[in-house]
Amino acid sequence: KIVVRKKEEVAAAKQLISIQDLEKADHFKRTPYSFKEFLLAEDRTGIIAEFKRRSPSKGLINGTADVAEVTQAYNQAGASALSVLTDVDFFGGRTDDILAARAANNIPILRKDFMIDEYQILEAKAWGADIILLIAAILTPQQINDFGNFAHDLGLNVLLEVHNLEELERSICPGLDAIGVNNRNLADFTVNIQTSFDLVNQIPDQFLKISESAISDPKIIKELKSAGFNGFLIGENFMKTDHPGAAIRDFVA
Ligand code: IGP
Repeated sequence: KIVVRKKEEVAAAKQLISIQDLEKADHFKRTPYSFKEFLLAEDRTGIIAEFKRRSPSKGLINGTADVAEVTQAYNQAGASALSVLTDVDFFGGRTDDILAARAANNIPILRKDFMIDEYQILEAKAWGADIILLIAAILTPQQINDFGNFAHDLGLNVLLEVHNLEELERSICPGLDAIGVNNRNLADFTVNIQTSFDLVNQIPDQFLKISESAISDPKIIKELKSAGFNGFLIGENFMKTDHPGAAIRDFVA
């Protein structure tokens, strides 16, 4: 359902802004930040802190938070990267959110969306994002390979999201930088951190390893770290509070 809607959204965007116009954007010329460098930096936490207003599983999470203010607070608290949801219908994103986060921060930004078309990768570059997400559950191995190479040619970093061993094995290809294990099953929204522990040793060591979703406790991060994870994607736990910036400060303290 999301993919059908996403196709309509992309088709409409293409009518409004041509590829040539995306390529003229100032950000198109910048060299994206290295995901790896920031994720492994000693003075950073490995947390990829997410800005999202709503989600299909939780409904409204935070309708009033300001994207520049929150992402800056995430950055100051030691986030290694920022994740910004740009999907409009299901996550309450606005395309300007990446631009606003970019203007306020000098760390990598992940365009968190359901990428199904090269056009969205060009948008990500034009808006000043550094990383794109490819979700194994909705893409063929051929698409993952092609989108990964396309993003790499633009200097962008690529995060592949998987939820089980079958998705991991069929999707792995050279055009990826990081592999994220989503603890949330996108089919029924159930969450289980064990998914990360079960899959970590199956991820080849050349890729950064990320655990995604349902991380609500610094103790879990410690355990995920000892299991071999380099990154921890956290959204709801921060965004559900009145002050997501204060929530991440307490979390890393
Ligand atoms: C963050 P959480 O449970 O901390 O809010 O999860 C992130 O992992 C989640 O938003 C997510 C997501 C996705 C959203 C993971 N994969 C794919 C949209 C699309």
